[in-house]
Amino acid sequence: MAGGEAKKPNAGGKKKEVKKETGLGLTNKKDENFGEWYSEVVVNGEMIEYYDISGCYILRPWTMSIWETMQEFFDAEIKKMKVKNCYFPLFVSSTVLEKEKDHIEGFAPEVAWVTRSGKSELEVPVAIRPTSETVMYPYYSKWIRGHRDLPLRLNQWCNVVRWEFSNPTPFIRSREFLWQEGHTAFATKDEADEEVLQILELYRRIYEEFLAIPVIKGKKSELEKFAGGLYTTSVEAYIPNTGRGVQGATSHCLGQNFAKMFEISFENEKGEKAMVWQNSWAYSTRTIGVMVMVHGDDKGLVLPPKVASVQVIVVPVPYKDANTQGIFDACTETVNTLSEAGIRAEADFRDNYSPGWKYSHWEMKGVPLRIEIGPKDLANNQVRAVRRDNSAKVDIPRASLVEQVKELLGNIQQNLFDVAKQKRDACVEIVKTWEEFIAALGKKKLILAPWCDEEEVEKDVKARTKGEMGAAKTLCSPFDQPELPEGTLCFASGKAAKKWTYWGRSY
Ligand code: 87F
Repeated sequence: MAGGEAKKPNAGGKKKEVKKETGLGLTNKKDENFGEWYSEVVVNGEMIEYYDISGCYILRPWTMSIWETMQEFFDAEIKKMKVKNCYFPLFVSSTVLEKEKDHIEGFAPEVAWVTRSGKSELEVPVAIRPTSETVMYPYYSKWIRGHRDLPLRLNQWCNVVRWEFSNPTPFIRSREFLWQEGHTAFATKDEADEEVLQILELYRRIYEEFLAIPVIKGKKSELEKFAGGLYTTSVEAYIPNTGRGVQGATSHCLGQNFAKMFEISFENEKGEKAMVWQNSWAYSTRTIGVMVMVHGDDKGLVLPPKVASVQVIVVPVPYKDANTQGIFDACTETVNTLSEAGIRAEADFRDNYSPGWKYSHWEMKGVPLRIEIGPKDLANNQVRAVRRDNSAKVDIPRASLVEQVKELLGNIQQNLFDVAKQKRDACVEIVKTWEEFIAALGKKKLILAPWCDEEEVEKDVKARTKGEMGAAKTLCSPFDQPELPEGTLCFASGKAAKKWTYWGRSY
């Protein structure tokens, strides 16, 4: 409980200092200076603290509890799918890392190396994992012998390091981040294909059901897929303020590329040697950054109830001659009643802050619902509830507290999703020609266009849209394809269009 014991303020007679009520609000507005607003929100909302190494951030408890809620869900779901957790070392030897030269090539500048211990140079430097294919697959080769060893489905929750040089952003692009990485091997491609989509559905649920963010499920282009794999599927989110798409999570079918590289083969039922089919999939703490960007407002964070570690904050509003102890007791009882019903509620009894300061503080931290209890509420045996998402106020009789709070939290969760979806949908623009495409890009739209699906054309679009803001690229071809009438032409090449694809600038 914030502030500890529910005691009447100044009970000891000594006058406590009431903190200055300044410096709580945000200095930047979301619509005016998005970048500065974002940094301010994650710091003032007590999610992140900046660190003295660029691109590295401290994840505070307010962040970790959100991560843990998603982790609990995802971990239980993959266990139902018979995925087992494991942990592989943080370090990679240069020999294995370079084994898959082809795909590592493009990533090489981001790999961080340990070259020294104390003052002496290591004989052989070791890399810090940027992802664990090369760490894990030599052991898959050892562990998989016969068809009875399959499927092999492992996952690990860990940190990875990618020494990025483009501008770091908390959660969205950091040099170290937390994720889960799943790595699975099957006897058949069909089994692998099926799992790719099962995992992608879990990622959709994390975004839509937990974080209240609409995402688009689809397939990445050849240019944008994971180069080491066969095909990549993803969930794509969109940030209306910047007009950028953001890859939310990826689920790859690796085909047999890594199996060949690492000699991961098995003896099938007919006694023949066969290569395994592999998948890999991941989501990271980037999810949390997307949540902040989509829902946050000029008062700070806005947390969806399903992931908020405090869903209801109870604030006593004592008044000069009022029955202060009575108000405090009502607050304690309210927290107890809600907690017993499984609602995450706390009271803020701190006596060195005014109620108004507390309102701003918990709004900054994004708590979905505030309950105020003052003399009038005490007299009427009610509480006043104030929603974080739309500031709506409602008086709730204490007799129906649990029911109504549950309903309100459900409504807030739904409303956050609905509003985010409306905003996203309002930014989708269907274009048919290059001129329309350029106009839509200038308006920061999420562009849906008929495309010939040729790599050279995507490269050409990138080159032609290169600028200060970054080039436009494909985000994904949605699985949910609108009808493509016969004779539709590619917006960029004028050739026959093969599919509808989302385009835009992205993170
Ligand atoms: C950076 C440095 C070295 C991304 C990197 O998406 C290697 C890489 O392989 C690298 N950045 N990637 C691709 C990661 C692919 C894949 N790995 C397992 C996933 C899901 C989890």
